[in-house]
Amino acid sequence: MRNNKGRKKIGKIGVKCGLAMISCLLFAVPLFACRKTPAEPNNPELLLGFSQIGSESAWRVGNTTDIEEKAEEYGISLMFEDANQKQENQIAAIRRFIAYKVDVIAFSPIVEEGWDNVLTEAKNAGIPVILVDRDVNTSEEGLTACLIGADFYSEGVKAGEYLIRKADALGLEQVNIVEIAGTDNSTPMRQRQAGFKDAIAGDERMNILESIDGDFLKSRGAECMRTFLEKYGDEIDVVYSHNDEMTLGALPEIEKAGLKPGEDIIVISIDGGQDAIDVLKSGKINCVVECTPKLGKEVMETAIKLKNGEEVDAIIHPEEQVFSDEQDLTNLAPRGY
Ligand code: GZL
Repeated sequence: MRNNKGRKKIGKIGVKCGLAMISCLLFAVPLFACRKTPAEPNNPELLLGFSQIGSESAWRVGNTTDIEEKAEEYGISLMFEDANQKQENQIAAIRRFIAYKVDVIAFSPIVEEGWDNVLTEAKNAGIPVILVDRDVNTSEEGLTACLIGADFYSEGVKAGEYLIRKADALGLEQVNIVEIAGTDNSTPMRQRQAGFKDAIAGDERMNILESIDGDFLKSRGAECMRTFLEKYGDEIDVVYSHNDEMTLGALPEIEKAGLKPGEDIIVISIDGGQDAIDVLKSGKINCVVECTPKLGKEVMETAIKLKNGEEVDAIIHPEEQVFSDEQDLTNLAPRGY
């Protein structure tokens, strides 16, 4: 019996042996990335190869958990590879998925450029690719089937619109902003920066002093904030941080400088994980724009459609909200990441 790629369909045992063989093969290469293949594939009908960026933030860990849970729920066999924040590990993983002839490939590209060759190889192998969370910038169109992820530009706009409301409420005449940016050349970094700048562009009170790359990491967020405080001190009115991890790294640095986050410095963050929401409720963060990591349902439903040769939407954006000190968050449900 052969499936649509001419690959001899093998039974449960066969898939297990196949996975055992691939596991041996995988151990033959340096273990820069962590790989998980299903011990007991629950649906050899659809094998999905997923390359995840790493585990740099609570958001990323929540995204991985959701992908794994939804694959289980939809009975999809998942070959999962963690790239440990390295693009070369993602490219190698995608090549392994192609070699293994998975039915669908999904991945969250750490940066937008550098994917043309491997995505062309996937296309030539007849394997559709789902972009999860972040986008790619390729010279050729049509190398991926769709993008499932947040509207990062809108997140930036929401952050800027909150700041304008906050400046009005406080009667501020001059607003000096420092920006802790996400991973350079990544989709969320580029679009959150653009959306925020566009939202405040018409407001003459707004002045972005400087932007530094914090790579979405807590430790780098602290370093960026230390640099800003040494350079600008209490000139700083606002810190706009592209994710909660970097925000949570920055807060203690503000306090060490004798300033009160949420009062002396307005703090605006993005993601909406439980830790940041708890700090928002304590008053040390003023606004958290939601970026949901729960994309697994859409990924699995899209993979099934692609496997069945059905049309899929080019872009699928989840609904997202804003949490801030303008609201009563007492009864906000647990965030789950
Ligand atoms: C956003 C995602 C970003 C998160 C960060 O969808 O790509 O990457 O905002 C994560 O927390 O590191």
